[in-house]
Amino acid sequence: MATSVKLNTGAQMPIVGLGTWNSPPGKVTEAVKAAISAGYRHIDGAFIYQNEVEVGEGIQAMIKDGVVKREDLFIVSKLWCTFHDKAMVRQACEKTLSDLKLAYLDLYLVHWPMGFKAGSDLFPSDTNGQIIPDNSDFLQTWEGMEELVDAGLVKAIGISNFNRDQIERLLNKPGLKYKPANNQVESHPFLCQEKLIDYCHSKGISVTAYSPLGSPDRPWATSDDPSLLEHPDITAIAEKYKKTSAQVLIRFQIQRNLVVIPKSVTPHRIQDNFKVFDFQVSDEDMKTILGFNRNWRVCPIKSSVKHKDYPFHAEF
Ligand code: NAP
Ligand code: SBI
Repeated sequence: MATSVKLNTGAQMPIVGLGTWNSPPGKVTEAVKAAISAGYRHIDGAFIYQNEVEVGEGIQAMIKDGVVKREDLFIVSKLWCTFHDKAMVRQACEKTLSDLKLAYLDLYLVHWPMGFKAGSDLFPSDTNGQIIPDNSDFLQTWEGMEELVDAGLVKAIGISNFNRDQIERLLNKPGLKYKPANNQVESHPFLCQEKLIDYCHSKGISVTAYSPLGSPDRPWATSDDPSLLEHPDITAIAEKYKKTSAQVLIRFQIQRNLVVIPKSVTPHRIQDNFKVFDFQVSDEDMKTILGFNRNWRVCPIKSSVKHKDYPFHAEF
């Protein structure tokens, strides 16, 4: 089983990465170190997670100790929605690079297709709790992203949470210089995303599956929500393979040729989540798991439903 996915830039992207959303600053440095010690070479971060300084400390410690070299790692970050103005893209990327203490990123993603009003409030909202948009268009934001490649600040650029029509619009942009290398979207057995993934792959765009375990620590979780990790259909399959539910959920994505980025700050879970290269989910069980799809989203970002570029009104 391949341990990386080839991007349309020619670079290899390690197929399992460590997620860092909701990883507290006081724990994420050790989590990154534990991950690299366990064999991870890909770390998924973002400015909005507000822990990039501490993620960077973990990376730097492992480089300083000689465990890895910078070129062995694949570091991802994301442009937040309040920096969509083309003129702000470079300073946003430079802030992330300076927080991480890195000279370049391996992949920088437009976090959402939606631009938010610029300013110190990262979720600018009106009195109804709806996000206040800016006047940007993601086609101009993309030109700012392309400039980062030319300036050597990032090796590859991509998108996140873009739907099919939005990707098509980007691919058809007059004068497009670089195609997106990756689309990072939510995917797990309750939101398999078969159509969107097939579309991306048909265009040479790799896909990363976020919230692969169903994001049990998402701040808006309620007790009525389904739990993937504890669902009897998943635990039954895991028992059959003598693996944990988490390992089956991660392996499910790898076998679909998706990059997958489980988050944990718990060292033994970080280690277990990487032990996914020594078993194979049968074709029949893959079909069974795909059959669990129920279009249930962990990250519907409901505060943005009125935004002109809200991505989840479309079927996919
Ligand atoms: P997730 O990876 O699906 O789930 C993380 C949760 O699962 C944490 O509560 C973690 O707990 C727990 N967990 C991890 N391994 C486990 C195991 N083996 N057994 C039991 N529980 C386990 O959720 P996520 O953080 O939403 O998604 C992963 C990453 O995707 C994020 O961290 C972020 O990097 C990225 N993401 C991107 C976007 C986007 O818009 N592009 C949106 C969401 C997520 P502990 O940490 O306490 O161990
Ligand atoms: C945050 F830091 C705060 C809110 C929030 O909601 C949507 C999901 C998201 C995101 O945009 N990217 C994530 O990884 N989580 C998030 C992050």
